[in-house]
Amino acid sequence: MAKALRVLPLILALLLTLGGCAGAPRRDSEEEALLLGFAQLGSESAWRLGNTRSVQEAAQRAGIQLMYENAEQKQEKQIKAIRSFIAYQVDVIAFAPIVEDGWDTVLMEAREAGIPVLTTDRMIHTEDESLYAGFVGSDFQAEGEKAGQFLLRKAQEMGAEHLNIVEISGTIDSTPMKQRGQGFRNAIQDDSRFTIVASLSGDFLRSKGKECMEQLLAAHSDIDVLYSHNDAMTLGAIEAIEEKGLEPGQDIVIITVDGEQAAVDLLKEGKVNCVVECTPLIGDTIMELARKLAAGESIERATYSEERVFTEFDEDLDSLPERGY
Ligand code: GYE
Repeated sequence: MAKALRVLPLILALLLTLGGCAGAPRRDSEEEALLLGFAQLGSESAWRLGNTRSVQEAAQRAGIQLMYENAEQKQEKQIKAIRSFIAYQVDVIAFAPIVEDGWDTVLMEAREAGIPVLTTDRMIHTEDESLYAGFVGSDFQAEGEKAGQFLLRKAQEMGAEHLNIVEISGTIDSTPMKQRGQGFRNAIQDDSRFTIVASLSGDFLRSKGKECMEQLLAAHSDIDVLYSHNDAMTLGAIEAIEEKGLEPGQDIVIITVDGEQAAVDLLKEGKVNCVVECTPLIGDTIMELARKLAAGESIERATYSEERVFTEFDEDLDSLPERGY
């Protein structure tokens, strides 16, 4: 009995350090660093690896504690990661949604827990826009339009009467896949010189980019242009084109999106004709927005990165700084 009484204060102290709520690992000292849960969608490309690095380094610089989960290309895994952040009672949740649909339930859970949510890189589609505070990333529609505008200029320079285009698109139902496709079509659709003869999804993966290009080359003998939604797939497609004995950049005009170092190097070599920039280096902006959200401030609905285009017509290609991804 006496022994049990001595142990009681110890048990109480333990409960207090656990936040006074058995089982919930809540850290709620005011002085503790802001805790950000970040659910990355996968590691499919050098772009994605650059994005992950950017977020991790920015968190460290900002003194923000990061809980990082990688969903390895699976939406269920990403939803699970968000649920674990809610259970942990993080201050802010950020996630790069692999596809646009299917987030409402888990985001309602976040709202019930009072945790603000930021979508990064890609967007979501929901009936209830109040389920997330804002988006930070690229304007993919504008990227697609820039790709199309390059093609208009290229066709002019070539004096081409007609060009057959094949498209290798990204992950079906993801924002960049939808908007890069739409923006490109918007730019060229009123011009009868262009026909998109085929479009396949390569899921933003190098290996699938190669497979898609092999299929496209087997099915069409008259491909003039490849529009690929990311550099990783372009690298794969170029392998397929070269294995077929064709010269990328010459026999087939190549337009790609992202601006990885590898793609810019191929542009300099003449194997790629146009690289539309899409920067993954948004870590610092994510941290700024997370701080505002944690402080209860409102943020812009959309914060877009500034981006340019690199083309074979540019004169500054040799003096470009390292891309960093
Ligand atoms: O273009 C691609 C990556 O969502 C913008 O995802 C991102 C895309 C990027 O796999 O390389």
